Amino acid sequence: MTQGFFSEVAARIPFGGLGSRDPLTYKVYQPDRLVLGKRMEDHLRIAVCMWHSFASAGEDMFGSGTFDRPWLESGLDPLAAGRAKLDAAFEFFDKLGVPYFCFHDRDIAPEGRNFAETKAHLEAMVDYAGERMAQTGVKLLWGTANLFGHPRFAAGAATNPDPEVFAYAAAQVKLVLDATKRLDGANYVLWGGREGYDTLLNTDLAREETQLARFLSLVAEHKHRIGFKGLLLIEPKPHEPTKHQYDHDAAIVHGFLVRHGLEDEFRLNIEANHATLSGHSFHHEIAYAVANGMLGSIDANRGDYQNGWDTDQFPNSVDELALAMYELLQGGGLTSGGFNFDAKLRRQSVARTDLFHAHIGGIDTLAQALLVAADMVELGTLKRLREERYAGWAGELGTAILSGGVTLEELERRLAKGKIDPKPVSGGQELLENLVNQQIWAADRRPASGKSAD
Ligand code: XUL
Ligand code: CO
Repeated sequence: MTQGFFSEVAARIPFGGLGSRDPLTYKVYQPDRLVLGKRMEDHLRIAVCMWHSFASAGEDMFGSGTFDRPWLESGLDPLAAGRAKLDAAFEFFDKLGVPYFCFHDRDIAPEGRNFAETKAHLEAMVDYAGERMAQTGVKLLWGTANLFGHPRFAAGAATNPDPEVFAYAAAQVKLVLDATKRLDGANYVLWGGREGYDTLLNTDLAREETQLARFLSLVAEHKHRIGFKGLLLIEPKPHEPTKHQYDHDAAIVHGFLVRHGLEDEFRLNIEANHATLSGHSFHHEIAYAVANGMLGSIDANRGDYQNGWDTDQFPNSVDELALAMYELLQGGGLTSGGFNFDAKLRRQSVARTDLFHAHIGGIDTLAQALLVAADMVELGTLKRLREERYAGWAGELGTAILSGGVTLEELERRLAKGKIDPKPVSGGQELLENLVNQQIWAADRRPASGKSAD
C-alpha cells in the first residue's frame, strides 16, 4: 500500500460494526456481505471523484482555498504537481477500499499554452493514472471533459453561438473519450456545464437545441467508431452555473433524446442534489429513469433544504436514500454505473483526514440504505400493495382499454348501461409510510458488534 499523503491512516479502513468507537472504521459497509445474493461492493460500485476531493482546495466565491493539499500549492511544476495529486488520490482510494474513481480532463491534467500542449499534458497524465490503476486495482467508473471552466466556454460549449467553440469542445470530448477507453472506463459522462442561458434576450433556443443534438450525435458516432463499450451518460441539472440549464431533469433529457432519435445511445447519470434543485426528489428522478429504461449511474450527494444551490454535501440520510435504492433494486440495480461521490467537504474541514470521515459516512449511509431497500424488496409489501392497486387493469375493461379495443363511444355506452360504477379506494399513503419506517427502524438487520457478519 502506497504511503505518503495519508500517513495517519496506516492501512485499509476496516469494518468495525455499529459498536466500534473508532471513527476510521466502517460501521455498516462490508464489501463481501451478500445482499439479495450479490456482494455489497457489486451493488454499490462506489467511486471517489477527483474534482472535489483532490483538485479543489476549498475555494468559494468569497474566499480562497483552506484545505491542506500540498499537491495544489502554487509554484509547483504543473506536471509534477499533477503526478503528486494522482499519487495522493490513489493512496486514498486504496486505503478507503473503493473500487472506482471518476475524473474530468482538467482535474488530472492542466490546460497547456495551446491545444497540442493540452493534449500532451492529458496523455501524460492518463498514462500515469493507468500505472496507478494497475498498481492498486482501482478502476475508472467514468471520465468526462470539463467544458465549463475555461473562459472560451462562458456562452456554452455545444450550444455556443460560435461554431469554433463547438469544434473545440468536440475535440476535447474526443480526447477524453479516447482516454476513457484507454483506461477501460465503464462509462463516459456528459454534464452540460454551461449548456443553457443566462438571458433569453440573446438566446436562440431552437438553434441551440439543434447544436446540442448534433454534438451528442457526434459523440455517439465516435464511441462506436473507437469501439468503446461503456455507456454514454447525460447528467441532468436545472440551473447553476446558468440560470436555465437545458438538461433540466431526467424527463426533460429523456424527451430531448427521443426528439432527436438518441434515446438508445444515452442513459442518465442522476445526481441527488441536482434532483432536489429541479424541484423533484432524488427518489422521483431514480424512479423516472428506471421506469423509462434510462438509468445509467448515480452521483451521490445531498443538498441543504435551506439553500437553493448545489451544496454537494456527503449523503447522510438513510430515510431518503432507502427509497431511491428501493426503486433501483426493483429496476434490477446498477449494471455499468455506480455511486460516485460527487460531494465535497465543507470549507472548514481542512484536514486531509476529513476526506476519510466524509467518505466513510457516505459509504455507510449507502450501505445501510441498501440493506433497508433489500429488506423492502424481500418483504414485497410495497410491491404487493402497488400491484393490488392496479389489479383492475388486468380485467376485461382494463385490457380492452389498453389494447385499443374500445372507443370513447363504447366507454360511454358501458357507462350508460350502468355497468361501470367506480368507488373511491384508499391510497394508503400513511400506512405505506409506516411500513417503510418499520423497515428503516428494524433492528435485526444491524450487525450488533464489531464482528463481521460473514
Ligand atoms: C456539477 C456536476 C459535475 C458533473 C461532472 O454540478 O455534478 O461535477 O458530475 O461534470
Ligand atoms: Co455530478
